[in-house]
Amino acid sequence: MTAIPIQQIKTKEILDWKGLHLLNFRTSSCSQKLRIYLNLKKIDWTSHSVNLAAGKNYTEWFLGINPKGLIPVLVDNGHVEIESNDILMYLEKKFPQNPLIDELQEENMNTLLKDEDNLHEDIRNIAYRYMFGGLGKKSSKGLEVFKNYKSSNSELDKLKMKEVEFYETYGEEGITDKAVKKSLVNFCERYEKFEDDLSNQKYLMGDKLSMLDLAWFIYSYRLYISGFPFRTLYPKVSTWFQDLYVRNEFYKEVNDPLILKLIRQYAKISTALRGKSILALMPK
Ligand SMILES: N[C@@H](CCC(=O)N[C@@H](CS)C(=O)NCC(=O)O)C(=O)O
Repeated sequence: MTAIPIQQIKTKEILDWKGLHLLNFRTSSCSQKLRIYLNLKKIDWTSHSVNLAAGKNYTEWFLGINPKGLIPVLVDNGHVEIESNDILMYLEKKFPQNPLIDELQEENMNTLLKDEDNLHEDIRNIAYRYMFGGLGKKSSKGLEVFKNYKSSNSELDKLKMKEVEFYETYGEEGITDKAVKKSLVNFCERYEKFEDDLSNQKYLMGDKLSMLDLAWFIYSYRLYISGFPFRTLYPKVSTWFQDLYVRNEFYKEVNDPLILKLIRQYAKISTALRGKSILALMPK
């Protein structure tokens, strides 16, 4: 679990919040994953929007909670947890009814969620290229504040440099074809395995819906709207995805605002015209 010790929280006011609070943003994939979980489990919670598009994650207020500048963050009566998969595990222990993790599979689930988390930069590459069309670059002022912020947790300060590097590179060269190709190779490798698994079972870890389905639904959604050829290459994964997509608990969380839908149409058309669609960059 990645709990932040109370004494390291500089934005003290959140420690007085009563009940379950989630700092999140409508279009953030990790936030969507958690909101789907909360919908499925029918848990009451309070939302605090951290507008990533407006750089609100680089304010002193937010960095005083998570120095890594990332959402989601869960605040539960003074307990502060970061890392979406750790938050899922934390919530699952607190709300064991209608389990989304089989006790016998906990270790395996941890490994598979770790693997999913390791692909976060890959889904970012896809999203910034095909969903946001090169938009979403950070202001140099915002990045400076973020880079220079010193928390009382040197480990988190070190980890945040990975974020800084990603956004500095994105600002300079966007997402390169090489990065997209590498990410697609990583995704194909995982989907090949899922396609196999889904010939004998309904969901990714068996015949019951689990947290792994939630985690991969979010990635699959981003890939799907970016033109990843699920139907032709991974038909079983495609059916698995569509079955989840039509459920209201899932659909309402990923249904993007109109402006984002327009941006991604533009991004898809302009990349296709330049011969750089997902189909064109798929591994041969
Ligand atoms: N491993 C982290 C990744 C969190 C993450 O990267 N969050 C994104 C949103 S999905 C974020 O806050 N990005 C900051 C930004 O876009 O500036 C988790 O699973 O919680």
